[in-house]
Amino acid sequence: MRDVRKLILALLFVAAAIALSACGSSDSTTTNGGAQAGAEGGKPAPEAENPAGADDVSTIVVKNGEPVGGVQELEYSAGEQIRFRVTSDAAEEIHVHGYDIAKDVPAGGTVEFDFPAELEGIYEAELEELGVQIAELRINP
Ligand SMILES: [Cu+2]
Repeated sequence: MRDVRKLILALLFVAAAIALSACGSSDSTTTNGGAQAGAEGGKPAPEAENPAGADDVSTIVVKNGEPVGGVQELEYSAGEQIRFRVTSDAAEEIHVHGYDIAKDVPAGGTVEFDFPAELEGIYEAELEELGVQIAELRINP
């Protein structure tokens, strides 16, 4: 009897370990999808440990070539970090005008933008291939 309980505990432990590592690796896979200039090594992002941190990062969901819920208005102060994610059901190139930053998102994937708000003003982010605006970035002085 005792051995059986030990075995079950061991199995639970292994299952938990697998679940944790699977979470980390799937996270890094999606991050690697975008051609990120700085992160060539493909290291898993430390943010994986804080799923609740999604609050401060807006996610724009693109379906059928349009942003769900309409064009998203994102507001920042100059000098702040502009952070948002785009999840798309189809492969696309996301282009941030003004800053002229473009990243590819694979079908069913997510791409994350993270750059300093150096330029003040209003800039649009769009699905480059379709020419559809998905977000308006407002950077206040
Ligand atoms: Cu564009």
